[in-house]
Amino acid sequence: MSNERVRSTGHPDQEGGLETAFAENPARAAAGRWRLMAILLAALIATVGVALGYASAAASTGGAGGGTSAISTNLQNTVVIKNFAYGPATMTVAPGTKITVVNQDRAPHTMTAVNKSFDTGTIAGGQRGEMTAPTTPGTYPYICAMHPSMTGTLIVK
Ligand SMILES: [Cu+2]
Repeated sequence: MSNERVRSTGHPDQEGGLETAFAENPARAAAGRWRLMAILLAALIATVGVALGYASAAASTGGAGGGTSAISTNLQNTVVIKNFAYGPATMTVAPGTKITVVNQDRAPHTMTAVNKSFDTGTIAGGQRGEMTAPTTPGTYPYICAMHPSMTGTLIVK
């Protein structure tokens, strides 16, 4: 008990009162301490859990190439639309390749071949679409049907 008193330097009155209460009922004092330890332990586990969560999230982002911009070049057969631009602007795929188009803008976009040989249709902001590359080798310029100033080229060979 004397150890407890020495250790608690912060609020002598409060701690003293608590200590007195504990002294009057040792069983309740022990129960109270266990409950306190359980709460502290739970808080610690929660904190560690959150920290680990952040760590793994950071790790997975890093694994994908360390940034949103890198994702577009790391994922195969994927075109990422961001800031009203296609990335990569020119992509080469095998005939008939299935291509995923990710729209990271808020605005809706399409990926529409100028010669209409492929078209994702409207992809809402934050959504993704799919389209299949033509089976005939060639160079296919494409645009966004809603924003024709957005251009890209799909090369099939
Ligand atoms: Cu668009």
